[in-house]
Amino acid sequence: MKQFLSVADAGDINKLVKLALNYKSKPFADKALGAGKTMGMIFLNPSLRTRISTQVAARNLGMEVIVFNLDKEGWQLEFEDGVVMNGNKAEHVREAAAVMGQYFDILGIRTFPGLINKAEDYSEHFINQFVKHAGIPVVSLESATVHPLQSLADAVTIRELKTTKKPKVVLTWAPHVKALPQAVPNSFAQWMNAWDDVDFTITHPEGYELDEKFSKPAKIEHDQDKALEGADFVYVKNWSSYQKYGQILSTASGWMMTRKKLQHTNNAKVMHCLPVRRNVVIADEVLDGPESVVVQQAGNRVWAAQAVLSEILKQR
Ligand code: AN0
Ligand code: CP
Repeated sequence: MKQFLSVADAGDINKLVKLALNYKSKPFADKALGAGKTMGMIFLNPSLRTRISTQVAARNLGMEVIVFNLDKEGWQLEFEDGVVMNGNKAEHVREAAAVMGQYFDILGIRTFPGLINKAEDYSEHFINQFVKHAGIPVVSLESATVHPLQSLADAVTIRELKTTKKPKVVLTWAPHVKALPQAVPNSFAQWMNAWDDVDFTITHPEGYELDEKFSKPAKIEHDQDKALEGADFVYVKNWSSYQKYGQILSTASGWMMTRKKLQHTNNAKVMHCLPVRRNVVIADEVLDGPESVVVQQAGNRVWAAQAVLSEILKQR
């Protein structure tokens, strides 16, 4: 593996899932693999799970890790080429990325979309500028349109908990008070569509259609109750509109995940990438009940990251 920016870099999903589960049972099996190597993790946005689980994963492989909150501690970066830098931005990504490429062996980056300019966000301009100029493998810690480390952990969680050969997995939109990226649902859809082991449906109110580049060929069902029928896994997540880009079209509180809604599922396990707003996205009764696997899912972020980092280290 040369980089990890989306499912396209994952290779055989089942193989990667298996590797992650191997690390879960033997965290230090490859303690020597990363000896003498350093991972840099750059954050342009907040993070709890990604920040910590990826550090733990890198350390399990014997790597050193340096975390840099670029948005708060670095110079403000210019990402456009050919501009006269006489404004607020003191440093160009061309130098910043190239310099960090000298310090690290692997570079992780988190950068959220602006949710204003769809074309810019969906071109993945920011992370691609780092890829272009860093000259070392780049790992997405969630970019403008995808969150592949999350999706791999999601697949690991489904693999661990499934009781049938091909479980029914439903991604459902849920309300939220803020405009959130489409990265998590895009990425989850992309991984589930690429994975033969699941039967995948997406449900959301009209107007919340995801970019077909990610959602096709999943089944789309606008009736949430119908979509949930017989589900083995229910993945709850809010996102803002892709069509009316970045907008909140409705707060549709009727879409919040409750125990009542889960009645028609096949005893479904409830997933969410976290952070989750209680009683807005998912009701307390679900998050505190036996159907919720969100904490186990977040725990699996370590093993997903460790599988990815080990594949990159083996390549170098
Ligand atoms: C972010 C999102 O929805 O993309 C990060 C999730 C991992 N969530 C929030 O900003 C609440
Ligand atoms: N799920 C996830 O990526 O969480 P953080 O934003 O806290 O890293």
